[in-house]
Amino acid sequence: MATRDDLEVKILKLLNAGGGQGLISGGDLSAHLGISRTAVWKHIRALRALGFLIEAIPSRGYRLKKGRKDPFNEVSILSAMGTDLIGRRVYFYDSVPSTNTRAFELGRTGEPEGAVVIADSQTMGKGRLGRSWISPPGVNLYTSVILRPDILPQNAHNLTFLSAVAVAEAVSGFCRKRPTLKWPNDVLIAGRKVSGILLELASEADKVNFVVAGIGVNINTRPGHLPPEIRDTAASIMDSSGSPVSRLRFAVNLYSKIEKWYKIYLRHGFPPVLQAWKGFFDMEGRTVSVHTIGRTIQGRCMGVDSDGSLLVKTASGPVQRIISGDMSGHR
Ligand code: BT5
Repeated sequence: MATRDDLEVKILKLLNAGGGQGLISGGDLSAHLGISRTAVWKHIRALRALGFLIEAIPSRGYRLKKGRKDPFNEVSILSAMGTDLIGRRVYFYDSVPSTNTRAFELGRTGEPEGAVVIADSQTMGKGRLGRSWISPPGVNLYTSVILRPDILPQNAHNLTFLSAVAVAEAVSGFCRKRPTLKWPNDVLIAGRKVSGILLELASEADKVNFVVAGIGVNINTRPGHLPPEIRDTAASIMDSSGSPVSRLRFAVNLYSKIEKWYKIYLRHGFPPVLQAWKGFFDMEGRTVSVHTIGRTIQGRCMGVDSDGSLLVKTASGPVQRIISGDMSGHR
């Protein structure tokens, strides 16, 4: 039996498709859905409460009007989603400590791959190495995707690159400036961080059980939303697009890019993903400093290796392969 939300998603899809003048009659809706016209009316009321502007025109039917802002919730996301794997289940929260933590719990209890967790805000958004991700409400995207690829644990890092390519492509579609990638996981616009990616892994010795790809994207943040310590290093898509961007449109676009790249990865492996990643990487040839646990390596960036390791040629000669760390670059 269809759940209440299923029906609301279906009603929205029918309203979006619309008939002549975007109108669909109560009778047509009830026939399509196999529910009474009174039930249709109840769902229309519930959808209005979720922020959808639905006009009822006496004896003609219902019409969905475009508001100033697209509603951003489970129903709007499910009804706009054009993917068949990523986002086939959506867990939407007004506030969670961390979407990664929530997705990890779901992964552990057997949630199939493709499920996504989204939150309007996070109270304990996580960065790498115990750092935090600033997650104010109402403006950005905080999401975690559960994936179950049949790969070895040492290759799970590939999915950080995959996520970064998907985010960079999605950001490109909404900005005037082309984004760049900083190894391994930052998406930048004009040198400022717009998005960060945190990959978390549940694995056995020779098998990945599941991966949680956590993605935070600053969409409509103004500098005032951010604490002073990151105001000079962070940016949002709106800074570059000049006007507010629909979180709904951005999220749906991002999931379709993740799905596209995940399917490519499953079929062709890491090389095409890395190739696309390199197209957004602009630090090759530059002098860089890379902080890894316990030491800092300085030198000329020689690009990345076939497994995604960073290659840095130090002044004393040898090229170092760096598997993980934080890089900063100079011209
Ligand atoms: C990251 O870590 O960039 C990974 C961030 C992943 C966040 C997502 S949100 C959804 C999911 N759920 C989670 O709990 N996490 C993931 P790292 O490379 O360690 O960078 C963290 C650093 O970025 C911080 O120490 C700040 O300097 C900076 N930062 C924090 N919040 C930021 C923001 N909103 N915009 C730009 N920079 C930020």
